[in-house]
Amino acid sequence: MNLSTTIAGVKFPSCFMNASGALCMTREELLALGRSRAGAIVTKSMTVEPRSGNPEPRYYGFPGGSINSMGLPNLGYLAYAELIPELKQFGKPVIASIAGLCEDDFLTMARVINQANPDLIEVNLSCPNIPGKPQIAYDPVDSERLLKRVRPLIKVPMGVKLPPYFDPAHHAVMAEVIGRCGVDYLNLINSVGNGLVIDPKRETPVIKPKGGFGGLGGSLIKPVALANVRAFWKLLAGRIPIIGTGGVVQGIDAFEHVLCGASAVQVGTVLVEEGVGVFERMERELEAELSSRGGRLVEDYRGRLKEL
Ligand code: RRO
Repeated sequence: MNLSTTIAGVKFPSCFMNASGALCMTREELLALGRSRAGAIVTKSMTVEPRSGNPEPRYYGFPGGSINSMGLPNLGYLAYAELIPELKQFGKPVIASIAGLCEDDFLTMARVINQANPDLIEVNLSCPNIPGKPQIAYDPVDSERLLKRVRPLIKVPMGVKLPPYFDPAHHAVMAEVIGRCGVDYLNLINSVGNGLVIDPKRETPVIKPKGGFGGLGGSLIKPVALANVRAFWKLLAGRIPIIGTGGVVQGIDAFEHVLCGASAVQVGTVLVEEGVGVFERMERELEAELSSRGGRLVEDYRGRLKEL
């Protein structure tokens, strides 16, 4: 069966790929993604300067999902710019994720990363874990200004990674911003920011940064992710392709994202837990799901949720 997909004119051999942040910071991790069945190689969100990130423990997995406050550990954009040509040799798309600590950082990175020619560039407006820095995409005015400044510097397709929104009015405002800024695809959603998981036995949070507050991922966020995929798919009338991220643990979860409007899905928490073998499992599971329904392509089901 063919699980390939196309996003903003770029062909992906499989609709499954890593979520930015999951096993994609070092050269070795990125090469392992290249060798795996992942349909793309997505980099860790990069900053201008290399960063070691927040103090540990900063990631915790539990049965329903995960919480993280990594704090943008990464090699710095110049290192990723150098790695991109090597990553492209795997013959699948390379998505470079950029996350500035201020607006000008996005422009600095966009210029240089664009020169390195990844297949797509993803502008991360939704990191929840930098102490004192709010998620940019929760401010539509800041988001629009930033996107309009960065857009002309990016010649490859430009995506935007958004945080979850919890009110239809916020979906509507951001969909209008996205529609005005030349965005080629959306990635929905980043982790659900500033949750708190505690260990009652020790009477402590499970992670150290920010008093234990961190971004939630995994199964428990799937309904939030699906709602955001669906809301933006409908508001943008299917004109802007969507990568669905959040709660993709089994093939059926990917199928649900597709029904809501996703063209591809990303795997975060369960990739960290299972390693790169997860892609083969997910492919098998989604193939079984599609063939049991008589469809052959992701395309056959995209956006086709039957509302009651
Ligand atoms: O590095 C992180 O703490 C992080 C980032 Br940049 C992000 O976009 N989402 C997330 O859950 N963690």
